[in-house]
Amino acid sequence: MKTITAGRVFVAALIGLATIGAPNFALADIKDYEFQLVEPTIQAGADKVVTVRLVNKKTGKPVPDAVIFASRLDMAPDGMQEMVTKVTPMPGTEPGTYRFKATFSMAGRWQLSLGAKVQGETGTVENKLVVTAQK
Ligand SMILES: [Cu+2]
Repeated sequence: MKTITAGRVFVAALIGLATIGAPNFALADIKDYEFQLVEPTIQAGADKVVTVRLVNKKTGKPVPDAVIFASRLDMAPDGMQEMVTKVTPMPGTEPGTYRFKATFSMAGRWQLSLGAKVQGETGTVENKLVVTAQK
């Protein structure tokens, strides 16, 4: 009987923790944010536009007004990290999406590395996304 009681107390404590923890979801952590590719593939060639979405994984909502401070596009996934192409930020078409113009001179996998600051959050979002360029 003692064991069962202890077990119940433990479960009650867990429920209590879960309840207390719930409001904290509003206070997002920088790790809750993530860049996602809108389209995983792109046509190889000059001046192609890659669109990414920044989302809060906990709410599923897009995150507008992030400050992108670092971006790099190279062919590291195909063993060509020295094959780097220039990335030019473009105006987004909808809140929470970020667009970049780049020349994909070769078909294959390109890695887009992004660093960003989110309004009201400390730390940085850093993601590496793989875009496949097709002929
Ligand atoms: Cu290459």
